[in-house]
Amino acid sequence: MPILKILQYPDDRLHTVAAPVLQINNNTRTLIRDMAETMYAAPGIGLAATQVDVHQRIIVIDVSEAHDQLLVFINPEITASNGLSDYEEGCLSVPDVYGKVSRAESITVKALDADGKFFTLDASGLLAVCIQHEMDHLQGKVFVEYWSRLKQARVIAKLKKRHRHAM
Ligand code: GNR
Ligand code: NI
Repeated sequence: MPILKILQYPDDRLHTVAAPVLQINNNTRTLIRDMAETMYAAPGIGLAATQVDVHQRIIVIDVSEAHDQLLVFINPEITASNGLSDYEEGCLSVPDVYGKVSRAESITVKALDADGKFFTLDASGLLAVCIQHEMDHLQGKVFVEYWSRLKQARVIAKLKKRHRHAM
């Protein structure tokens, strides 16, 4: 199964707002399988379709240590959020950059699973952080965009420099 290419910040396509999934078909299922494989291979704990240049509201997450608890969220919506917490985040689209973002400490999310079945989930801790991080991707927002323009400029400079050295 193919590993998909992950868009790298700053790429304008990361700012695309994803559209709701209207029908879960074989293409959707194949995409979900490829997204999961890409996430595990990276390795990462979450991946939004936006990051692989597919602009549909689909997220995969697995925060388990054994990497055996895949969660799929199609058309996710947060229906409740409580508290605030700062968590050190990273992103597969922004390699080697880590920093704090303030988010809701706990959330309730509703979505469809890979079979199109509706579910709701109460999440806190890392899972809540990850769901909010991935849902931001679906809205075209990357975690570093919570930071000051100066800090974002430094991130871009660092990534450009890395790019030069990689050639
Ligand atoms: O792999 C990932 N780790 C992570 C760590 C802290 C907060 C959020 C994340 S998500 C990230 C994968 C990713 O970029 N998903 O969009
Ligand atoms: Ni990310």
